[in-house]
Amino acid sequence: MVSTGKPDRVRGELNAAGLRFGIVVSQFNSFITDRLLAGALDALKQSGAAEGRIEIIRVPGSFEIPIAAKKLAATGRFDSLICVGCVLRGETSHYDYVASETARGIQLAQLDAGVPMIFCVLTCDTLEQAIDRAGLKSGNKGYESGLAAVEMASLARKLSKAAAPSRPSRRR
Ligand code: INI
Repeated sequence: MVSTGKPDRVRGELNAAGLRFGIVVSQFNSFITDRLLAGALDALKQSGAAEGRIEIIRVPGSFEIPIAAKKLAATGRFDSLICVGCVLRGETSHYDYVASETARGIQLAQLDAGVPMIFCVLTCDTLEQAIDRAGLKSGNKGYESGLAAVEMASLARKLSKAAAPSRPSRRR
């Protein structure tokens, strides 16, 4: 249990100072994912993340995001990872497999690694819907994901500290 005296107020802060981030970016539909990446970087920098503490890792498609994120988390170098992809519905059922396995893989990876992984994978019926979510009408999901990454990185640190057993002082 997290015991702070105010259990209803435990939450991450939007202050990225000292925190380390990885952004895993799918190159498939890079027209969209580059814009999501730019939004995520804006949010991290506006929250005080140092440029040297942000790593960008590129993978071929969304389906490859989970394995890359899992391996990155295992290095211990990151407080939080942002997973950026864009899956567009085509004429076959391929979309369903890629979209659902990417989501499932990221969830499994973050639970397994204990490192927050933000789901910034657009799953859209049309390119227009994706464009709207990557900087136009519906904002930029990359930016929102950047903020979520900061909040979760901060929260994860707090929760880890709260969970660490305090050492009894050694008195004679
Ligand atoms: N990958 C995407 O990120 N988005 C897509 O829309 C997509 N479609 O439609 O095929 C896609 N496919 C590639 C997939 O992610 C893998 O890279 C590929 O299957 C190799 O494992």
